[in-house]
Amino acid sequence: MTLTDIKHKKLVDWVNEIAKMTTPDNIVICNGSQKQYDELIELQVNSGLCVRLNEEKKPGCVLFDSDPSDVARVEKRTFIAAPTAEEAGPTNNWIDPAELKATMTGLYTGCMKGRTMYVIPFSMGPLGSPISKLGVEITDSAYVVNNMMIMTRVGDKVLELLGTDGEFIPCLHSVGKPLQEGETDGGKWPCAPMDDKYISQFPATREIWSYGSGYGGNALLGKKCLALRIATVIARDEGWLAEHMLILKVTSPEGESKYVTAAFPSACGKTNLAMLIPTIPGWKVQTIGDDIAWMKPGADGRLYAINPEAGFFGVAPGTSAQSNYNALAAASKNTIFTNVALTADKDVWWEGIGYDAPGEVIDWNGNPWTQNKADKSQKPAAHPNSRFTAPAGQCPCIAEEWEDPNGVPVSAILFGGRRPSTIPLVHMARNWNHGVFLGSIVGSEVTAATLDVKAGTIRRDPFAMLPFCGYNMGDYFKHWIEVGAAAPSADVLPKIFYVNWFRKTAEGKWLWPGYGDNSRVLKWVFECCNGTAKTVDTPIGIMPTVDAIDRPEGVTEEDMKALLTVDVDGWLKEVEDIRTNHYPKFGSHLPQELAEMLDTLEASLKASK
Ligand code: OXD
Ligand code: MN
Repeated sequence: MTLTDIKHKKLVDWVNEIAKMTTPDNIVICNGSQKQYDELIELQVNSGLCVRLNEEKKPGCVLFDSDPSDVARVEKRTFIAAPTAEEAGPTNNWIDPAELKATMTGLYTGCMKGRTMYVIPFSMGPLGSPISKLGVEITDSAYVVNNMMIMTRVGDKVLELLGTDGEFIPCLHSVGKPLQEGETDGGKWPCAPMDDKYISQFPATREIWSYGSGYGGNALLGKKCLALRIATVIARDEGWLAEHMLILKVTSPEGESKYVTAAFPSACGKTNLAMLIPTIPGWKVQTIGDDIAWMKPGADGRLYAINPEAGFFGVAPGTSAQSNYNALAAASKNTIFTNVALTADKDVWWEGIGYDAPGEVIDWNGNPWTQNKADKSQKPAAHPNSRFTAPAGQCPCIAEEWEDPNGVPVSAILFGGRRPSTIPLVHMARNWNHGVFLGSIVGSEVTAATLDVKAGTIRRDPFAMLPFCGYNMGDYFKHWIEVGAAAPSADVLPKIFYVNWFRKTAEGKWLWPGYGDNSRVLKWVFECCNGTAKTVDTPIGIMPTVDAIDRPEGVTEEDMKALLTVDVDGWLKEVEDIRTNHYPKFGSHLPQELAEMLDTLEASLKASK
């Protein structure tokens, strides 16, 4: 198919306008076929941008190494160009949209010279679902095309759905590295210097402009840019929720199933929870999605969730047969690896894969690397934010309804983060607004998923949406309250929980094993939804009694008490931090309901002393 075959005038005009600005050598329309996927991989293998992996061990897989300066989302170069700074709010970088467009037009002018422009029609969500949204990404990166083909539904079917005048979200992307006459990438990952990188969202016009990075969420524009930053704005206007949440299905030994969504900041194990193998006999967990949930009220007032994505863009390090067998299986074929190490027999290896590096490997910078466990300062062979892009349908525990266009009804929503102290293993909100309060105070120890925040510190990450909310976060809290208020009755709303798998003793020992044992907490959540859980009312919310959750091996009754006691002094410090450092940021946009919730929490904590 060529541009002249497309019957959608607005789309054709937009492509022509961008081509005039960026001057690519040619234009290719992506039809989503396996043939096109294979041809693009072949092109990149031949030009030295990626290597094919061992066909017996990893059939259909390739490995890319990115530029060392282009390895993660760059929050300081991510902009919400709302009409005013107040609309973008205190947690986003704002630039006046006209100014930003002028700067970026300068960068885009001639930026695709020597390259092919790819036009990717894609659907976020099952094709034709009433909850799905259509987008079109223009990019000059074949790597992006291959990744988008895994992460979204791409091609002719989307053009059919668009028809002659269907709505789509225009997403413009360039790696920002024009080629001179006769110049090639020479096998080197193309990108622009940091200060020229822009990941820009224009919420008022629902446009995305990205320049200078070829990596992950900066470049696969359907993911964080569309399905979160732009979708939050659409969801606010249309009365639904676009969230940084996994979706899982949990089934009891009696065969009853419930759907649970969960929001944790980046690198807190959402993919692991979504795919966990329960350690409690008879229970089953299956996956609907591992990163993003769109939840819309159905005719019965319940929230129905879809996973807008079609693949997993998972962090490789730490993924092992023990931590996430299902993710490894999903990424065992037809997968794109980025920035992991390459073994001599052309397989992949990374830190935490579950076995030692097999002899000399090639690290993510392309250098020979031999594991030396005695050398604590040895640089890792795989970048800490290295990734696998794997088709969701290949996951052994994918739920059969993962592509149901109507979505799945959500019974419980979990919030959580990495909190070595204070926050107990689990507690349940008293009601929807209390749950919104819990979402608004989420905080987590920072790890490696972003370039520009120091690892090891705790940052508040409300709803795990800090880098992903496309408008004023205070108004977003209000929107959550309104979604609850719009429900026909409180009973149809999901129950909301706050979990913490990451508690440590004063000596730094983990109190909870996590992984498959998190199913024990899911069981309590399940029982809370059915009204059969053993609970106790506390100053912070509703908690399990110490014997309510079956103890995993190695967890003593003392540990369990530590995991489930309210640390009153710790929580009072938490209240103080929220009151002085967190809530004031939102000024008059902070909903009154949340300010009152904080007062009530403080009063109940003090009364319990
Ligand atoms: C991700 C992230 O890549 O949240 O999913 O950073
Ligand atoms: Mn994420």
